[in-house]
Amino acid sequence: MNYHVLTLFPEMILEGLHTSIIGRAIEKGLISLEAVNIRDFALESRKGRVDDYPYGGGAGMVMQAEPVYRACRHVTEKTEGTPRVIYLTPQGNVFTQSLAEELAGEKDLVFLCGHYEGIDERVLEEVVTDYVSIGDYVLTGGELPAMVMIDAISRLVPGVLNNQESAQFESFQDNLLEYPQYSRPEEWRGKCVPPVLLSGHHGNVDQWRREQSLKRTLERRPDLLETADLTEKDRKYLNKLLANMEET
Ligand code: 6GU
Repeated sequence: MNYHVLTLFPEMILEGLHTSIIGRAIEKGLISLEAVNIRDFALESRKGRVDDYPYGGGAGMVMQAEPVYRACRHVTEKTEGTPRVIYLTPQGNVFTQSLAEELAGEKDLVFLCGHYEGIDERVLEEVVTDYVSIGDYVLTGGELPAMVMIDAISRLVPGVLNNQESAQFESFQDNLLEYPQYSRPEEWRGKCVPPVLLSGHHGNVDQWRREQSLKRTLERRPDLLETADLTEKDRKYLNKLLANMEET
């Protein structure tokens, strides 16, 4: 997977993603990360400036079309085929695990990070294939959303996580939240580890964990249950929980 981030703040992207698991994946050559400074593609007449006043008036500045276009072309001239170009904007489709899975199958991904009041609409029409938001709140720029997406996508690239199972069983697999985890000591400040986890009975442990996932999802994110992968046994357990909730 090769990421290309078009940004006015390349150091933010590079510093943020060269640590921990993603940094290790870059060192191992499993993914590559290039941060392209849009400022380097400023118009000759504008001496490194890439923003200008909005036509029609109003507050703030707009990023000009040509520097963004040149920065994008600089990247797409080197890639084979025509990569997807993702514009980070609160007006986009909300990023989900299923979009992360889809994007993890691409060879190259281009992220376009806006700042100020946005980017001239004409270049967006010309280069952008996907408009993506990371949630319903407003940030100052697209860099953090790009980093969020790169993190979520990278952990799905084969070899990035040490332990392939950890990707398999974490939150949002089957669209359920993850069960709670415990480590030593067995008793901490008077609180004990659930006895079933100490029993050594794998069947019971698996059943307990599934039930905890279901209970947690019902309590914290009931909306996810509508699209969750549920067995008949899961549904019975949920109905039991719901009946108990109505009693109390
Ligand atoms: Cl992708 N960009 C900005 N500026 N704000 C956001 C966002 C993106 N997603 C949520 N808020």
